[in-house]
Amino acid sequence: MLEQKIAQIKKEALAEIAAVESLGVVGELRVKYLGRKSEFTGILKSLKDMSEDERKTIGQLANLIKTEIETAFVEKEKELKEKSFDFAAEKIDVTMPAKKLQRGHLHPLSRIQYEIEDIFTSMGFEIADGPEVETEFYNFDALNIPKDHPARDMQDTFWIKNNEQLTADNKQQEKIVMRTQTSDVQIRFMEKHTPPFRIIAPGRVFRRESTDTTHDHTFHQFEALMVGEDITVGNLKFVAEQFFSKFFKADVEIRLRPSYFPFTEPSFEFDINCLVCGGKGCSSCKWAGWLELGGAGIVNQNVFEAVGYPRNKYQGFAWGFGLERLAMMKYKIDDVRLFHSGDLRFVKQF
Ligand code: FA5
Repeated sequence: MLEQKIAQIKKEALAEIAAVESLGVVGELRVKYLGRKSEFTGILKSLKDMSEDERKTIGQLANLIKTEIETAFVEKEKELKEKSFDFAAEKIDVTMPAKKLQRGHLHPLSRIQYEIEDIFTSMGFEIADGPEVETEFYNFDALNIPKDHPARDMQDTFWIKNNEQLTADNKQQEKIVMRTQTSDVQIRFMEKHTPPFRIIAPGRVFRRESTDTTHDHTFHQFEALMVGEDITVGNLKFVAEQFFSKFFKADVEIRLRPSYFPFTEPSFEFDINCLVCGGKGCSSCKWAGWLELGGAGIVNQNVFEAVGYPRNKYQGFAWGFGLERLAMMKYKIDDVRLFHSGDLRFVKQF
């Protein structure tokens, strides 16, 4: 009886396995025929109540059939997996062009800064640095701009609120500013070095002014300072010309206008002809044909004295050029505010 039952289960199971078309149904059939609650498992469980002879013959038969059904399941699964593999979807066309990776790149101002640093280091200049949050002493006093000097009004200043507190010995704390110029680095460098030397100091500066196409509240300057015993305006002009021809790879006209800075004597305003409009006049040069690039001059002896150098022993030239203004000329940009606008459409063009 039981042998017939087992043979019957085998017949039905193999027939159903042969007909099945999906992997999900194979799982269901496995539960139906070999699961814990299946008829087949019931027979196996009842072996313990049988006589020894019966247990032996039925047991052997049941195990044989179980293996056969299990093998049929495994083969069916293999067959269905192979059938369902979508070769078309898995195909790789090795001749297709690769997907373009989105890559970041340097901001145009950083590029300009590195380019300037390369040119000056190739001319034997060192690169110096100073803090953006600066004391009144380095930003003004040591540069021959005492407290009530009208020259302080030349650069509208962001003052940091700290001067209400007193120091431990009851003195007014030194006033702190967001530096208005990179000229502070002149003082910081000279305090620690003895001439001869030549440096540039690129950096960010801040001014409390209303913005327009050539003025922003945050911008960059790069200071140059060359000091020795026989430095003249000739050196200033020569170094500037060398720099411009390397930087613009084009003929650039330079114009020095007499000006006033407390830390230089004589002082100049340094203009170059506008490369955006070729001198005809445009918004980059405010229709002047010339763009004011920076201030320059021969270092005032009062500044040397402030850093402890003997008066009249050394001569030097210094300048402070606007980095954005240089970038505007190089890339023909007509509004300085674009640099800090955060507009990716602008930045991605470089
Ligand atoms: C100065 O800042 C002096 N420290 C320069 C100097 C250094 C003179 C060493 C002598 C010796 P001035 O305020 O003119 O000077 O600024 C220098 C340059 O910074 C300007 O010619 C211009 O190119 C740039 N600049 C000034 N204000 C702004 C602004 N708001 N936005 C963008 N660039 C500016």
